Amino acid sequence: MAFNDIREYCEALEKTGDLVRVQREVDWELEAAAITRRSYETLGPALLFEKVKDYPPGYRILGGQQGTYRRVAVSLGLPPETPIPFIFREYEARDQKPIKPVIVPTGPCKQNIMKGNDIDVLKFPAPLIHDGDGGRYIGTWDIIITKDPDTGWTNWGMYRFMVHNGRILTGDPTFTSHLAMVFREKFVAKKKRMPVAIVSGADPLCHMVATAGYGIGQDEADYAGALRKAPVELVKAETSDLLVPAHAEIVVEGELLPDAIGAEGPFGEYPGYRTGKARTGIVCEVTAITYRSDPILTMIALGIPVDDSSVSAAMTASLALKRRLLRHQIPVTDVYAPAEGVTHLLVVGVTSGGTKVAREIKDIVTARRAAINKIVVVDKDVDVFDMKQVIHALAVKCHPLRGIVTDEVAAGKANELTPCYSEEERRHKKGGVAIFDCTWPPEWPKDTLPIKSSFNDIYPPEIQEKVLKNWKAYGLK
Ligand SMILES: Cc1cc2nc3c(=O)[nH]c(=O)nc-3n(C[C@H](O)[C@H](O)[C@H](O)COP(=O)(O)O)c2cc1C
Ligand SMILES: [Mn+2]
Repeated sequence: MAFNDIREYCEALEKTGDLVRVQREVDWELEAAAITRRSYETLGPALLFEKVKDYPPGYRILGGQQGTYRRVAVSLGLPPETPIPFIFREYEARDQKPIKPVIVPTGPCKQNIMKGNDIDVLKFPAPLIHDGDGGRYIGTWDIIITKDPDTGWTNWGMYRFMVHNGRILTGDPTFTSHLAMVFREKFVAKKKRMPVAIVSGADPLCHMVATAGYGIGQDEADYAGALRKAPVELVKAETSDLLVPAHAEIVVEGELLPDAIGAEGPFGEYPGYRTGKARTGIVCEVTAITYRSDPILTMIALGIPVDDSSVSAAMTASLALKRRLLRHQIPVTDVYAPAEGVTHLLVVGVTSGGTKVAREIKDIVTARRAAINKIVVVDKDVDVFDMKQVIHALAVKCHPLRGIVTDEVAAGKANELTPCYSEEERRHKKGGVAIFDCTWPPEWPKDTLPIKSSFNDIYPPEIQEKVLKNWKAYGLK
């Protein structure tokens, strides 16, 4: 069952004990984000701040809406206690069946319309998220909608947007993002303004697909439909021909300027550190704002894992890399980029390993961008989702000399936000990758392979059966 809007989702989270409404007044300046951050770090609930300082009652901030696997499960309509591998399987299965959105004449996002001289994004409680951030952010857990004017391809990406004043925002979509690509080629090159919509508070799965790396020409809206198992309803924007989620809470419409740059950030980034200073960002001039009455601004207090960013990136990156490895005929059993590894660490399970396969995996994973800089390869007897098993394999099966392969990543491909890189490396996007091969060398004769001393491996089947059958009779649970 799909949620029609974020309000229904909040009610569902409240029922499962995964959301708390905060009625006491909180400050948009650091306090709302600090509470949300502490809630992630204490495995607490999502937070709906119902009274924000300086703002009318009803102007709300929602923090951490998908910041745990429990909440992600609820957003998919699954029981909150659904185990992680099952959530991944469900996501993978639904993602195979894209569903086109439907266009509706109007929707709740049109309840209020701000145009002309009335435009002011600071009518909404844009939070200051971290001490030291470059400014208040209207877009953190958002959806940025843009369109390729030639092909009609509509892209949804999650990119942050900072407030300069009520009408001017700056953003930092990375060079390889779909927004930056289309903006560069189809607008900056022709000195044209690019229409954009910054969406807050759509169906939670719409936000999830905006974080995922789908291909060029693929409309993320179709995949939001896939995850919802029902089409997303879209409505035309007021000042452009972009289509926006009809049930969204706040839609900031604007234009990206082809001939301007503006300071953006710094910001506490997704690897869990603030690295660097203000950057030169793209500039957005706001052309209209449409919003629901009593609007909810969606926010992530980004930081150390686990939070909404690391959970969703774990799912989307694991699935994308699994598909890519299988396309290259790597004998993959499963792939897991644990949220705690903030897409810097990847675990790959294979049916047959060895150095050659490990090197191939490294080349395939780092072919385009190389945020992942540590890859652990394990044999099929290790459950990639179980870090206890992965650490055991790393400890005893990875040869300290032959099992670790390191390589440089060419300039331009490494992640400029990875904290261990020097300022110089980050500037040139230079870095490295290490692979930890925890598989038995294929050239080792089968009868010399060490035997795992586990219940399943080192006891004959008849003993296992007997023990399992009599488990309760032994007085055990
Ligand atoms: C909370 C959050 C904030 C993000 N902010 C940015 C950003 O400011 N710039 C950027 O390039 N990518 C950002 N990303 C990553 C993109 O959302 C991700 O790469 C996505 O695939 C982009 O969409 P695209 O593939 O259509 O370009 C962010 C991701 C999350 C989860
Ligand atoms: Mn895209």
